[in-house]
Amino acid sequence: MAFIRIPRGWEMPAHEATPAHVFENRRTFLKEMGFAGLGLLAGCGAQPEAETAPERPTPPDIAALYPARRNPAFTLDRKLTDERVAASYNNFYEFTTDKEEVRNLVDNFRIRPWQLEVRGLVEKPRIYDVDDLVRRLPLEERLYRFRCVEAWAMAVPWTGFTFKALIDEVKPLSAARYVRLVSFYKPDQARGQKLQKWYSWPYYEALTMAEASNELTLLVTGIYGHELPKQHGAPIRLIAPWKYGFKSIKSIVQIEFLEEQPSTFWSDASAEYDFWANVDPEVPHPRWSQASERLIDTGERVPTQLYNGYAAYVADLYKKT
Ligand SMILES: Nc1nc2c(c(=O)[nH]1)N[C@H]1C(S)=C(S)[C@@H](COP(=O)(O)O)O[C@H]1N2
Ligand SMILES: [Mo]
Repeated sequence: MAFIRIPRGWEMPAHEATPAHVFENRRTFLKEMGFAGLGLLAGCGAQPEAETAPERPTPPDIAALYPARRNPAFTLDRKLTDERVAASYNNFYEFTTDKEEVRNLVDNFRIRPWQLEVRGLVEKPRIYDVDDLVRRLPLEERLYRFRCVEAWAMAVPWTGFTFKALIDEVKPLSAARYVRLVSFYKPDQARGQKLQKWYSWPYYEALTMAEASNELTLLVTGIYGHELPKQHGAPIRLIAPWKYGFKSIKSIVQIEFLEEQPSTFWSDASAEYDFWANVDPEVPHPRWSQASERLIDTGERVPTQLYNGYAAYVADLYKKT
């Protein structure tokens, strides 16, 4: 979303305060290293080895999971987007705001091993290895429309498992009403995090429990019948296809169950983006219409559909009581 003008008043505190997420991230890192609470790294100036170690290749049994069985319930009224176009037109601000450059800047981003922490109001908080998760939870392929708030759109085959499958495993407490998802913070691997310090890294998003548990909501590890390329948010991302694309957070490291509604990366950055971000042709962005959208491969303009065409699945979530 290169159009966003960052207000000064928001930019300054992000520079000057030591953001909570820096501590958060260090804690997560120590935990990943197995040193949590031991202080073994204290005073040691050297780069911990895992941060510079070469990336592990895809284990053969993981590669063999793709392509996953296609779920015939999710087909489309339009052609799939050309794979090469989808993979070279990406919003991933951790690297750059230039959509066509993202794929050229992700080589040093290491995605294996990758841990995903689930915490907060759940009976079974734990840290998953993403490969182990993918081995255990049922992978399926679904064809979904995808709509960015900038009014471009695509249609792609995602592979993943339902967010609900993970939620059932960790058993949220009855007090849990929201789920907050956080991306990685690795400025040495993601140059946009280093160069664009005015953003409040790491990227964070959130859904209500009902949204997260909806049948449509996926945790995605693959696209076009193979693992996600890094520019699409490897190794694991969210897809909530009835919402504008910025809700579908990439490269997730933490999922937290909460009682109160958390803020989100874009709603904190600008009043132009709200928590809900449901696709709606009748609610214009403050600076452009949302009535139609441009398909990124053909350039064709097509009408925007309410909830991106998924009203049958989600309209009930937003009925006024
Ligand atoms: N961590 C993270 N997730 C993100 C973004 C981002 O910049 N960082 N961009 C969002 C936006 S605005 C869109 S449109 C989609 C783009 O996904 P794609 O590049 O796979 O098409 O990712 C979303 N998830
Ligand atoms: Mo977007």
